Amino acid sequence: MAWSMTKQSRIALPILLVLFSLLCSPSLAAPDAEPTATGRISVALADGWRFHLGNASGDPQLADYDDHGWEAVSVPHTWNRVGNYGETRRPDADLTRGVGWYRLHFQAPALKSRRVYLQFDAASIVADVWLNGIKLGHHAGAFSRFRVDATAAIHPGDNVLAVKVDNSAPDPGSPTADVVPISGDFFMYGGLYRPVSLVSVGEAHVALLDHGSPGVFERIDHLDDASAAVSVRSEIQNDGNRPAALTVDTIVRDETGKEVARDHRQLTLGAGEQKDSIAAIRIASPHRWQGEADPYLYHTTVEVRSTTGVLLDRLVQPLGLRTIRIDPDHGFFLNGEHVQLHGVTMHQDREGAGWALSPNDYAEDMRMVEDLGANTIRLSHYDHAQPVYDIADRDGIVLWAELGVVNVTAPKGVRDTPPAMMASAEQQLKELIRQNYNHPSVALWSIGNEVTNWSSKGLTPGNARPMMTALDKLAKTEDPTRKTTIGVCCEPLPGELDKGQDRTSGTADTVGYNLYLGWYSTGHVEDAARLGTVLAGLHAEDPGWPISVSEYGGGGAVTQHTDDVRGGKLESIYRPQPEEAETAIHALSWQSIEHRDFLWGSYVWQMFDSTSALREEGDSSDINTKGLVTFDRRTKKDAYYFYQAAWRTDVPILHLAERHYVDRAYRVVAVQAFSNAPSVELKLNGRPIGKAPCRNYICTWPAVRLAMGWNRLTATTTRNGQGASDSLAWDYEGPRRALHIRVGSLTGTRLPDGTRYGSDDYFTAGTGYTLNPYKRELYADTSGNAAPSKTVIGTSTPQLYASWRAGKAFSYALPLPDGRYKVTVHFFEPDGLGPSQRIFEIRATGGYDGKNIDVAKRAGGPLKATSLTFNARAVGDVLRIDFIGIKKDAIASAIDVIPLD
Ligand code: GCB
Repeated sequence: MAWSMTKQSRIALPILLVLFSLLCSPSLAAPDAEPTATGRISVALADGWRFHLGNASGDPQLADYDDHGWEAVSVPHTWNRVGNYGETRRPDADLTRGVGWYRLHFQAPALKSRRVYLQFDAASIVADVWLNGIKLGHHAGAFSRFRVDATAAIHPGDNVLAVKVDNSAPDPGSPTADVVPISGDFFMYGGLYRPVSLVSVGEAHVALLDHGSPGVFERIDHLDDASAAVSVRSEIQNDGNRPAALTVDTIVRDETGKEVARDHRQLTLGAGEQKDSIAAIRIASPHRWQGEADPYLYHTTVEVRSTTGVLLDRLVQPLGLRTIRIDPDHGFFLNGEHVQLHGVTMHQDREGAGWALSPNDYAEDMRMVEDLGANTIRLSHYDHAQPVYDIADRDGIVLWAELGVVNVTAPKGVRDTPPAMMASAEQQLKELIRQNYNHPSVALWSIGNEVTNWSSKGLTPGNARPMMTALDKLAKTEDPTRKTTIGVCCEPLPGELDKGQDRTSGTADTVGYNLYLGWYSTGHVEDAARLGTVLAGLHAEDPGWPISVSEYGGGGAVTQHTDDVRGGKLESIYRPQPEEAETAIHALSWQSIEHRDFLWGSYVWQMFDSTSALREEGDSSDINTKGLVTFDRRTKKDAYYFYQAAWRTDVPILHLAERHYVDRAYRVVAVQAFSNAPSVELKLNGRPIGKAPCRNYICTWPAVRLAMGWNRLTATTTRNGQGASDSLAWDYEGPRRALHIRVGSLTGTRLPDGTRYGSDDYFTAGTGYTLNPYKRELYADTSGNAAPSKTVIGTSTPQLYASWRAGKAFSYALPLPDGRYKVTVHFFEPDGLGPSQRIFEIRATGGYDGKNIDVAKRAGGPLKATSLTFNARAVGDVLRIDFIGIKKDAIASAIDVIPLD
């Protein structure tokens, strides 16, 4: 052999093997003979890379650069590590944004009459590529595949590939400044985070430099039961320095591999010329791609040969035969059949790996989505990796594919989109569409997300419409067969005041509304129940627009719990974020969505917790907690099982809720199960509790009295003759008969003397308030008020005076065994009122009748702790306390109930 492994060589074995066969081909030995080439050869460049974070000294792009001190890595790779559970950032977190250098030595044989390309499935955010010191290209945009022509630079023997990537923040002057997206609630990981490969083809071949696309585009021209007509346009390129007489065969095979259609063409291309070859494919009795119900896939193979029959290039593309119609009143139709699209949004990251995901990671994520019962995914907020599209094609998941234009259409302080930013968006839109054109799973192209979201960030109001209108037009030019959409967040909802927000709804064929009722709106979960009315209002306002709910949901921490989700105000971008709040928002929202037939789709925000360096929320750092599944994929939250119950129809689903809230604060609890069965039986420590009907997939036992210590709850059901069961264990350590309630709060607390207060529970009416609600806007440059700005004095237990419930009339029905109790109610004046300005009454069963309660007077002023103690009686296992406002609202901050008998 003329070549051998050098000392530095870290070549992937497959390259040797595959390229070896080329080298040994006899025709390669003859200088001007055509290759007996095997078409297209693709070799992964995964192992043996060296990496250096930051600018390297000298000229790392040069072949003889000494990289032996660099870190050994394999690709996919990212240098960033962001997002962890725990309220402080992990010590090994790496949020570095800037330059990273990669170098790889590989061996190549002599390649005669072959073209060689380097393919990057993505490089974030901008990348420059050199081979053997020769600059091959530059690419800007973190999410799209690109290729560079390496033919002139590659040589037999040792080759050195050098890639400089840069994920700098898009500040003015940075190489990423104009590269969309320049904002977003997600971290822009840096690196060669998707695979890199070497692709070799014959001198005439399907074009590889058209925006990273396959160079083959399938368009369904006609589809009915009798036949399908598909035009397949292949871009054929002759890179030889002589004219080439070629044949182009386009072959369609069915799922069994049987050929069902073939088109044969002859094509002559001049030296360096590119031409389209358009195949007219006819398939008799076509089998349609019918989503999850029947994701039937054909495959199209395009073969380019010399007229002497030498195979120069061959590639295979999926072909799904389907029509899509979206109706403003009746929703989504696949092949004329109505399909209720219900699904999730999804980012491309997970704990540890960040964006550098493996094929197994993609497969596992998609499996979880499918197990959930989702039939659609919104690929937020940018183009995702090919395995996701491939699995969606195979399994019948309908995709919303999205361009990464997020939040803003111009840099901070600028109104109109700068031309360079527009060019970046246009380039990436072309890449998105051309690269994914043949995936039957893709139903719509989204041109952006929340580009009117300026008001919360103190940014200059943008002028988003021109950019979005132009992108929409471009999407239709690129692909006249698919509808467009856009995710919209911040326009006034029906009945709301127009604050002059820049509107982008209506710039695309359809619109998706990101609606966080119950979460960002008021911070009270009950508000999620308004979603149905809001949707109906939006539909009535613009009856011609097909509407979807492009995002909805709330955060949930599996280590944070509440006894009643209505007990207090949520912290939408801080802590705590009890898991139960997320579940409740979804249960209420789904009721609003499920039967709104005019919606063409709905998307839970989001399938998995994801990275966001903007956030310190729930029980995590740098994580957006709205996933149905945790960032590490280890824990499915209750909301996941709620949707399983709502969406799965093939198997019985039964899940007992609040599995992660093990250490219970209260003895009498509401038990809930999620099920798609009509009713469910419950047992507690083997004792029957009863059968509960399931309404809206929730089955409730409103008051189950736990035993002291460990409690085993077991639920069973049958559905269509199939059984299901679930069980969990909860621990209740006491007290036996007393109750301690932290009023107005979603979380309980423990005093230094060991007394445990549960979160607010057993109340009717009133509203919970927090003394020091977290103050900060998402995206704001400033940090929030982690330290309390107001403190209540006159107490050694300020945690009992950190929240309150207020209302004209609210009450507590405390589940306590009959008998006499001592009740202490703790208060402070929260609203700065003085003596006589707030007067209320308290009544309790057993005859207590407290009049003229004046907290400011008792305490000696506002923000001072005071309490009131009285005796009361539980009658019929309920001790009832009524609070009645006489002048302003009645208030309370904590309640202690201690048995006297
Ligand atoms: C949105 C955005 C998404 C955020 C999400 C949230 O509306 O489109 O990027 O992550 O809300 O969690 O606030």
